[in-house]
Amino acid sequence: MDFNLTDVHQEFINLAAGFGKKKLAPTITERDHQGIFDEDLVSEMLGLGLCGAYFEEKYGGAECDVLSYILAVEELAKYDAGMSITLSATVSLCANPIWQFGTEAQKEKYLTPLVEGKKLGAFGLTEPNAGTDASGQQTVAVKNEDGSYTLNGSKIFITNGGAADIYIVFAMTDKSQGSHNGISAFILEKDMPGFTFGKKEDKLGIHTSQTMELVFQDVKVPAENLLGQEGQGFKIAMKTLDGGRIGVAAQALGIAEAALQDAVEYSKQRVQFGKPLCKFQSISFKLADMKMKVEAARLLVYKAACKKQEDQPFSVDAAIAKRVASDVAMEIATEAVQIFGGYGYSEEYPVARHLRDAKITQIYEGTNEVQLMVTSSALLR
Ligand code: COS
Repeated sequence: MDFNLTDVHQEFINLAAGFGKKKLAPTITERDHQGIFDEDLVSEMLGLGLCGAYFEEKYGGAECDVLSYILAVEELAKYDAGMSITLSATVSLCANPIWQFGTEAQKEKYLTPLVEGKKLGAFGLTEPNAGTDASGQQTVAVKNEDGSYTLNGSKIFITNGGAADIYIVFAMTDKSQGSHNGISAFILEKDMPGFTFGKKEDKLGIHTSQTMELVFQDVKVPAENLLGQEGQGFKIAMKTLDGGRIGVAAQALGIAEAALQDAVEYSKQRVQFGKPLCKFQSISFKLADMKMKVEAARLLVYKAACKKQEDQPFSVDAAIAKRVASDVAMEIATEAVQIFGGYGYSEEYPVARHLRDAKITQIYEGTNEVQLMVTSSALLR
């Protein structure tokens, strides 16, 4: 597979990088330290046209490719990992399943504003008792005589929760069909009566993104908001997460690159024993090793994006990319802190943030242990 980037890919990188440098970089320290989810900045980011990278023009998209979108997520993550997941949750976890499983009417009503960057999206699968075991859904949707559904339950750790306009929500519609075939997916709007928001998470990292609990109390969801077929929810969730994992892998790659860049610059400036740190082979070899790992992870992330674009099976590629890139991000951020020494442990420098941000990429959209489950079960099938 050839990853020679085209002019279009470069345009997406430039767009994200320009926004990152001009709008995200000047305030990232303040927003990170104060845990500010900046709605104006989010609207501006959505308005750049990045959300539509691979969707058709008829839905307001740019009709380019998945790699263009992934490159943009990676680039944003270099400047602000929280903002990159805000975008990725909207595109990969909300717009994508509507595009893949929605009716034309659903696409017109919900996909187009997401693609055009006019609405923010979210995805509600995780519950207090349904994390890695996503099939253990306790949120229930009961079908009414008029064909609508009444939803009761809650979701936790939801990226863009409370801020998003459109939510993909999973609920048990028929337990007698078993946990995998009894789950259905729904499209919810923020202002549906009975739909409220609970606890806002106080997280270790990605402070510039908002993570909240969703609460459903007798939420009446019209029949036309069922996404896909009744009972198809688990598979919709799994397929959606396959794509989401490439987004998280791209986010991890961006964090790793930023940590490496910071470490390289610091190693040239910091003088100890009469010479810059980079003149010590123990440091220059460490930096070289970090670079090699970033480049290896990059190939896996781009390969998974290209396979999704080509409509080839990509679950395992996404799992491998997500696990490797997130482990690389964690390792590189840790090494960057080590190179900075005591200053690295201080919040005065960005590497502490990279380390805090990297950790979540090993956990969300399927822990790295889940990626081993996905990969091993395909290997041993
Ligand atoms: N695409 C399409 N279908 C899939 C699929 C995928 N990627 N993965 C599984 N399925 C299907 C299987 O083919 C199977 O279908 P059949 O019953 O028709 O054979 C069904 O779904 C059940 O699959 P499986 O037995 O593998 O499901 P498990 O309950 O064992 O779950 C894991 C497997 C652990 C991999 C899954 O629950 C998972 O990914 N968990 C993590 C969830 C997650 O990422 N949460 C984060 C939330 S968002 S931050």
